[in-house]
Amino acid sequence: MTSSDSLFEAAQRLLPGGVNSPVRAFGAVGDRPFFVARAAGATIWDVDGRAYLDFLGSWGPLILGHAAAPVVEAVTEAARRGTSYGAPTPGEVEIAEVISRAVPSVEMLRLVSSGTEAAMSAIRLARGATGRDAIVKFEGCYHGHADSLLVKAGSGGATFSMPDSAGVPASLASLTLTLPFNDLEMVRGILDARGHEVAAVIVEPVAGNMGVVPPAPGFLQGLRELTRRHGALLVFDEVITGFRVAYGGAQSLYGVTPDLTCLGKIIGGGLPLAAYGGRRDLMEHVAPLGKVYQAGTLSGNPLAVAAGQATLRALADPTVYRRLDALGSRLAAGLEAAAREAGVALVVNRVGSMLTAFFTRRPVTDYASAKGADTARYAKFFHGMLSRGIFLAASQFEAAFVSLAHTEEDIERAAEASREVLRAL
Ligand code: KE4
Repeated sequence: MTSSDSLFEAAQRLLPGGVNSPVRAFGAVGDRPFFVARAAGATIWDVDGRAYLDFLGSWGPLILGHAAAPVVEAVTEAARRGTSYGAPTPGEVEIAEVISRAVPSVEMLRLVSSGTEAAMSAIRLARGATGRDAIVKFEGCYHGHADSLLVKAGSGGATFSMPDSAGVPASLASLTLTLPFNDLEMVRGILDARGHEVAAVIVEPVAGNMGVVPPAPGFLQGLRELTRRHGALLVFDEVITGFRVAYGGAQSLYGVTPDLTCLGKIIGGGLPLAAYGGRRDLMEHVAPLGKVYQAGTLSGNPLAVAAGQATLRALADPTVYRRLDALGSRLAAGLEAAAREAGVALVVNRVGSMLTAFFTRRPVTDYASAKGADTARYAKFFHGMLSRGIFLAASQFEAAFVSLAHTEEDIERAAEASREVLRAL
C-alpha cells in the first residue's frame, strides 16, 4: 500500500503544495498531511491504516458522518441513472423546495457547485440589482476565493497571514471595504459616509473562518437596520452555518432576515453543491430571466443533489439539533475542564456543533483577538491530539465540527485525550 509520505512526494510534483486546497497541506501546523483511504461514521482511516476520530467533517459538510447509508444509497441510485445531463431534473426542483421551506427568506435560489461560486454570484447579483459597486466584508470572514472577496479573508488567508492574495487587481480590491467583525459603530460610520456606493454587506452570521466567533448581541440586527437604511443588501454567507447551527440556519437562530443567503457544504452532503438565493425580486435579475449572468455545466448535478436531499431529509428531524448541541456542549466543556486542570489559557467559542479552542486568555470576538491566539501552541495541541487518534482542523483559525455519527463515548475520548495533551503542553 502506498504510504502517505510517498503519496505526498508524488503529489507535490503534480499539485501545488501536494494538495487541491491549501489548508489541507497541514502547513499551519508544520506537518505533512496524511492521505485518506476511507471513512465511515465518525472515523477516517489513512492509507497507512491509522484510524482517526474525525472532528473536521470535511470542513463542515459531513453533519451525518462519513458514508451515511441514506447518502450512499441515494448517490449510488442516482449514478445508475446517469451522472449529468445539462438539462433540468426533478431533484433540482425538489431540493429547491426543501431549502426554501427551511429558509423562508430564500424565495428563489440558484444551485451552483461551490461556496465560492455562491458568494461570488451573490455579490455580482447585489451589484447588478443595486447598480452600486462597493461591498463591505469583515476581516477574518472568508467567502471563498473570488477576487472581490479575497481581501483580508479568513480561513487559508488567515492561516497564512496573506490577507490579500496575489493576483487580485488593486482596482478591484479597492471596491471591497473590510471592517472589524462585531463592530457595528464602524459599519454605521462607513455606511453614513459611503452607504450610497455600497451594493451589499456580506457576513458570516457566525464567523467560522477566523475560528468560531459568534455575533455580538445586536450585531446582526444592527446590520439589518443599517443596510436597509442605506439601500444596501444584507448577504448572509451561511455556507458553514446553513443547516449546521439550526435547520433554518443562523438567520433562524438569531431572528434576522437577510436579502440574500449563500449556502453550501451540508446541502451537498459531501458532494459539490451550493446555492445562492433570497428575495424573489432580486433573484429575478439572474439570467436567463434578468441581466445578471451566471452559469455552470454541473450546477444542480444529480448526484450532488441526491446526496443533499438525503442529508437534508435526515436533518428535518428537530431532535437532531438538540443532539448536535448537546454533543458540542460536552466537547466544549471537556476542553475547558482539561485546560483549567492543566493551567493552560484556552477560550472555547461554540455555536451548536461548531466550535474552536483558542489558545489565548482573552475573549475572542473578532479577527484581531483571534490573531492574538498562540498558534504554536495550537500546532502542538493538534499534533498531540492527532497522535492520540483525534483529527482536528489543521489551523487555529478554523472550526471543529461534531456530527450525528459521534457518540458520547467519542466526546469523552476526545476530552480525555485533550487532558493528556494539555497537561504535556
Ligand atoms: P468553497 O468554495 O470552499 O465550497 O466554499 C467557500 C466558502 C464560502 N463561505 C464560507 C463561510 C466558507 O467557510 C467557505 C469555505 N470554507 C473553507 C474552510 N473554512 C473550506 C476549506 C478549504 O478551503 O479547503
